[in-house]
Amino acid sequence: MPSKKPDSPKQSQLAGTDTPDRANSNSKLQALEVARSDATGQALRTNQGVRIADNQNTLKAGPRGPSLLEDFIMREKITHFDHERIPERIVHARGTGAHGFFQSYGNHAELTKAGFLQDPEKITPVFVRFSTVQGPRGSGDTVRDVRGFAVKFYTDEGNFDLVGNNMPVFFIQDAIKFPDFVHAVKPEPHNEIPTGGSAHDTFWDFVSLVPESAHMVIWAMSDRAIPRSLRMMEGFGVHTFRLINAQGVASFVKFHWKPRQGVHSLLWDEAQKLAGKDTDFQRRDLWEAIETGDYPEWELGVQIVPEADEHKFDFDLLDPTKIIPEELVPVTPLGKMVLNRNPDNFFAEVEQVAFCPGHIVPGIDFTNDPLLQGRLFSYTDTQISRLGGPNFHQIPINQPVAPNHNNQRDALHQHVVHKGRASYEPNSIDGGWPKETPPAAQDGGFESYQERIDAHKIRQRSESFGDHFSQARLFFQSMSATEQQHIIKAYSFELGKVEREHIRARQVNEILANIDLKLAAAVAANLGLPAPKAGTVQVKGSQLAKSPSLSQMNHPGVVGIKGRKIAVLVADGVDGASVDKLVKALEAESARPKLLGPTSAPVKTADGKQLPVDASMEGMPSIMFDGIVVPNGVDKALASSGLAKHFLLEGYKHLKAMVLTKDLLNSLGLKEDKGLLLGDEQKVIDAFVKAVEGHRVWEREAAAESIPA
Ligand code: HDD
Repeated sequence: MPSKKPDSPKQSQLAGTDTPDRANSNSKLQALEVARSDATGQALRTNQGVRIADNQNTLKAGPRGPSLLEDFIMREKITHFDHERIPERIVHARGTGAHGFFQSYGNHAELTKAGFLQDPEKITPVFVRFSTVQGPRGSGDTVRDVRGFAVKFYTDEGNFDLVGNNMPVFFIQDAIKFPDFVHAVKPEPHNEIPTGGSAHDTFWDFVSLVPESAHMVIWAMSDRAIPRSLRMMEGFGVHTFRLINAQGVASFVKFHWKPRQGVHSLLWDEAQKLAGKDTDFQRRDLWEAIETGDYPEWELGVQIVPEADEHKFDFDLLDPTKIIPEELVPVTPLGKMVLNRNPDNFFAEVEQVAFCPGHIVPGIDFTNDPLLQGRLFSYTDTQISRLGGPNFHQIPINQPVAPNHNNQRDALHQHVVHKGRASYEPNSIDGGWPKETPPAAQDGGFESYQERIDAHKIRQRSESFGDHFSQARLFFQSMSATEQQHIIKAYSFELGKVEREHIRARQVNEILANIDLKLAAAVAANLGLPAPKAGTVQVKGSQLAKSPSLSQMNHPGVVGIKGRKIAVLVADGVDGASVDKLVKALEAESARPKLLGPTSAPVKTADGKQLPVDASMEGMPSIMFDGIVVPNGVDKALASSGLAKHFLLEGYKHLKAMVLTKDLLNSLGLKEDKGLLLGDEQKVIDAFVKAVEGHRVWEREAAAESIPA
């Protein structure tokens, strides 16, 4: 019997779109487990449907005899296994994904005729894949790198893919340079080192020779490249796109995703340690947040520039190395995206999802950005080798919810049994179907924006793309003092790994000196190079002295400490009532407290009860938490344990909010501050919650400097 066509994943993913009641989350979890299980009650069979009697032993000549080639059951199983892996993505190989939905805030018909942006009642399913760029599939999550932020909207009018990053600009201006850039950043060809990072000669050789990369590289050296969580990143469509309304009026737009969880980062020391202690840190964080009902949300917004204002800026809207500062054109919110369902199968969904910036729907169109134009070719091309042919749109995760009839036929992995005799158009045999739909205001066929082009065919970069430093300077000068220090340290760390002195010097003298002389001098000092006295080019500077929206300190989020992880350290003798009180107070804020003991075994409370723990302090070190609290009764036990002392001092060093007891504070030799609090009264908890909301106790940075890492 032919197998049943799999259910569209898009319908089922609409289940659970409400924020769940936390009390229900356990039963929901169990229901999910059952839905995910493969307990079908079906017999084990071969791919040809034959029941299998023995799945433990190869067919042999006697119990000790040679194996027989005729064992078709064993050969089929091993052959399939041998081919389980497909080529990983050439870039963005390491990723994770989730299902969710998008809902428009209102009717944006004045801006676009795209149906999913016109009806606030309409729920559009989405699938999102987040990724790093440089590392292979098995590489660490917390490396310093750009994060991919690709969203597939399954709209009624076809799939729309917004294939962006967590940084609003890119390294190069023209797609023809993409293979050069990727070859330079990827592990070096002779020894395949380093995995996951850009701290090596070929990357810095390339970017120091290509000044157009300066703006993106400073973003990559900022804290944006080490996000605390995929839930806490902004997303950007990068290029300027067009939105077109039913009257044919077009506006230029830049797409933005604003996380309700705020924009927060790891510290570099945490990021490096996490890459070893929990390679899957960000994948796990997203998975757990969704499983426990802390559904991450983003607001989709656009910066809108009327066609008539195209040339009003001191940069070119078509240049993908430029932002439109939000102070010049604010972001208009269009709707929200909620991620509320984890994949059922990583390979089938996260690995096989195929994005392409060329997947657009009526009401959205491209611009002539030369990077975007090249991308329109590259993505479909790469899927053909990665997913084994041109029918990858038939893989369930890639199928649109809109019907897709056409006359394309056959090819590798064809799953559709096409009926009818006429696979051409026009035809009279099948009544002329499938037929074209003329463009119309609504529900019409796709019509490209009729941009007038009158030009010579040339290979040339527009002069309006020529300023590579003004916005990099604007970025650096818009950072807080702390963020600037982190950028200086990141350049110094990365260039410190570069073996060739002339590459280090070129980056300092020909790139950093043109961005900001203080930045160049500080990095030069850390590398033992002379400070440059002047830049090498005349930098015209930006329209703005500062763009506060660039500093992530100005994006604290609006969900308080919902979903933040708090360590509660316990040991034998702990005051059970104090633990209860702290845990309840944290849960009231929708934070996720975890009880950590010296080992994974339960501890004994002061009144002799067994208290189970979630993990040991070694299994879940401080770098996995946003805050630490210590209940009463464990001062002595913690102060005499090297493991606990390391946990607490490392948390302090990483500027975490902490609640301690007075005795423990004294024995650790620490001082109270805005985020280091004593006691377990409500006002202490309130101050602790505020400090976690602020993400780090930045005021502590100088005091924490002397604590060993
Ligand atoms: Fe790309 C994957 C984002 C420039 C060619 N890119 C890929 C992914 C993201 C981006 C998020 C992963 C999608 C997924 O999760 O499956 N890429 C960008 C952004 C760019 C950009 C924001 C600049 C603004 N990319 C770019 C250029 C080219 C490519 C200029 C080629 C000319 N990108 C690819 C690719 C990939 C890819 C080779 C690898 C795997 C895939 O497409 O499906 O075709």
